[in-house]
Amino acid sequence: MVKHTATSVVTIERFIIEQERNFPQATGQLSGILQDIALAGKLITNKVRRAGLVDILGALESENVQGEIQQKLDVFANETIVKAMDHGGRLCAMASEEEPEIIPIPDQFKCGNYVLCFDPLDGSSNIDVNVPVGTIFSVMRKITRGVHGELEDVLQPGRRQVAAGYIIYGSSTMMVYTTGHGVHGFTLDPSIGEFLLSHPDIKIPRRGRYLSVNDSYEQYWDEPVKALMRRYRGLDGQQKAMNVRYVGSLVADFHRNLLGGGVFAYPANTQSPRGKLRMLYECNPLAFIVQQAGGAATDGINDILDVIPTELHQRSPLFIGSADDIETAKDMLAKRVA
Ligand code: P6P
Repeated sequence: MVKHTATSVVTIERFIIEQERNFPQATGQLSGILQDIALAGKLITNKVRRAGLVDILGALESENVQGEIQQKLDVFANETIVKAMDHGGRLCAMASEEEPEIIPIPDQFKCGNYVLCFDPLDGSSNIDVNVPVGTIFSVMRKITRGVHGELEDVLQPGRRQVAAGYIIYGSSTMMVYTTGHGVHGFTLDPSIGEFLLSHPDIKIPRRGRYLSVNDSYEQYWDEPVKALMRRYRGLDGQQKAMNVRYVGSLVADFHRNLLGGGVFAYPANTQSPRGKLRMLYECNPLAFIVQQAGGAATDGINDILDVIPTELHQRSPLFIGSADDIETAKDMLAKRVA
């Protein structure tokens, strides 16, 4: 395995190819998927960065371009990913947060052996206030026998993922992904339009500094969850208080905790009995990443990666982050089923 440090200038394309060389049986399909996602990320970042200029640019641009610029950015991001991915011959189907059913590969294109699940622009409501948003993706192998992908191919437990990652459109644009051999971060250099290796082999601290939770729902949580949040806040004297950091954008909150250590929690509550976040293209990919970085993710009872999904847009409670902090969550939440 080639070991890179952040001091050497390594593009994401070079890193992906060098990683592929460690697997002689690799066909290059997965490498191609990752490279196409990186391209989609560059196209989306270009639009997201201009979001604040819509009215100004709209006044200057022709009607149709103005219409395009004003198109909802999450719809734009969804279309950008579908168009970047549907003709490469590596996928047999896709599933998007923006589409009610799975997205087939058009008949004029060859089908491949993988499926892609993605949230094209999670947290997009934050764009107007310049809070970072993100694209989240998950890749699994096809398990059905036909040429075209089916619902069964995407309803696989997270442990079956072969790749997962996100692109965060923040103070800089970063692509962070894993293929099961560590977690690696690449920062977009807009002057050359390349993602460069900036965070090789990311590891999440075993115990964290940050707690990310929307405690306006506290009145709707059950007692074990309330007790867990008191524990994280140091109110029961069992541990040092964690700093609460919550921007309301999953990728931004997750990314900060991945690098600095901590827990992101979106518990079930009486308003959202199965939680809010989506299993296939939010919980599973982030759970794979955090596991590869030395952390953990649970729905409060099971490891997220072991849950067998039954619906395309299934929601799940989510507690994800530093291993020891998630162990605390498992201990305290297990009591509810004992
Ligand atoms: P709440 C954004 O809408 C989102 O899906 C995630 O990005 C974010 O973590 C969560 O919802 C915030 O939800 O209920 O705290 O506003």
